[in-house]
Amino acid sequence: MSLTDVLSAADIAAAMRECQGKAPDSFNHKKFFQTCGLTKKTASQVKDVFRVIDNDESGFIEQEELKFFLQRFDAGARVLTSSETKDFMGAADHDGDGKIGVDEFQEMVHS
Ligand SMILES: [Ca+2]
Repeated sequence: MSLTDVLSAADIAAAMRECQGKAPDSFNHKKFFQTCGLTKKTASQVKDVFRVIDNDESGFIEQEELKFFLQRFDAGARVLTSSETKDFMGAADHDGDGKIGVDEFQEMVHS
């Protein structure tokens, strides 16, 4: 399973371009999900993408994995800053356990 099984390479490239050369702390996950086409995908496809980001297959996206979120889309991308990671986590982590579950991820993408 790779991200391009769900998302088009052109849409991923467009989303990466939007983040490139931007100031640190400017990452906007909502815009990213829109531009890469994820918001238009089904719940099941969004869950496939979750599994790619959940690098250690723990069933959760932990803070450490979220930091490398952009690199799952493009190996040359930057890591997210600690404040970006925190905001991103806060937007998804409804039960406050400090990690993102698959349903929380899907809700965030489609909200
Ligand atoms: Ca994990």
